[in-house]
Amino acid sequence: MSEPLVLVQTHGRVAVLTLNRPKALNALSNEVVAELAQAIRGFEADPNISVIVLTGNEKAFAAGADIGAMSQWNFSDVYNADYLGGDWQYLRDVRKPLIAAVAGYALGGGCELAMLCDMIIAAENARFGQPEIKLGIIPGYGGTQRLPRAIGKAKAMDLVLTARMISAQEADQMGLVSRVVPTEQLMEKTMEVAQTIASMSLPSVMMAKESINRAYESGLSEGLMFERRNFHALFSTEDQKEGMAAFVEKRQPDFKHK
Ligand code: CO8
Repeated sequence: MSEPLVLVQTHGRVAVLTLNRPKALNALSNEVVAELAQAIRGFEADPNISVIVLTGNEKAFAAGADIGAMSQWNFSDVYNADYLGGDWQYLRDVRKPLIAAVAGYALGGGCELAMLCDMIIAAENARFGQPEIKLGIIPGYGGTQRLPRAIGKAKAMDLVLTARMISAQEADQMGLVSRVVPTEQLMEKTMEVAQTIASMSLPSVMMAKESINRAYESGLSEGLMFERRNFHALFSTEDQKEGMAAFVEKRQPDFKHK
């Protein structure tokens, strides 16, 4: 049997998915994404999981879409197959928080996959970039849309038009990543963040994610109303009663995630 393209582990309420195509720097083929989506679908449906971490290895988170495969395709191949729809599109609809733990290269589709996640924790050796222009194409998995929202038009144009790679430090200064950590501590630090989030009430975590993402897709008034409705809705959960009672009683909450 061939090696899985995505390795799956769980640690309490946190699932860790590790891209496992090291010889191709974790290039994102359709097969890799199919395995990723299948694993994530399972964890989305699992009430015992709150947070999903995506990672690669020390050399590469993912060096982009699979250029070998793409080099053979023409317009009708990608259009008729709706390349980047299907499983790829599903990943943006995941409701539980996704954390990208990035070491090494996060290029092209790899950078876009990291940006699709809700947080990026970068190792000091991480390198981000959108080098598609060098291949005669453009980013196709959100790069031209999420980068300007994350780092502004001027910096996004710089990265997309020149293909230059930036360091973790620069990505941090631009606001692309949430935290930068020593490379050898990437997973330890990421798991601390993931476990912290997983200790919160899952409905409030998912509604917080949903509300922040709404800021991308709506005007301020609509976004504020969306947030207020979610805020109201959380008063119907058992965890809101428990969280507030625990505060008043000066103890840790025991959330049931409902
Ligand atoms: N696709 C397929 N194979 C790759 C890819 C890739 N994106 N990146 C690296 N590899 C392979 C290499 O071909 C090589 O294989 P082999 O050993 O069989 O020759 C192996 O990985 C190691 O790579 P290198 O020898 O090149 O390693 P270096 O350390 O010398 O260089 C680099 C590392 C700088 C990362 C270099 O590999 C590189 O430039 N890679 C391509 C990066 C790139 O252009 N990415 C963008 C791809 S296009 C894209 O992502 C489209 C986005 C829209 C769709 C989004 C879907 C996710």
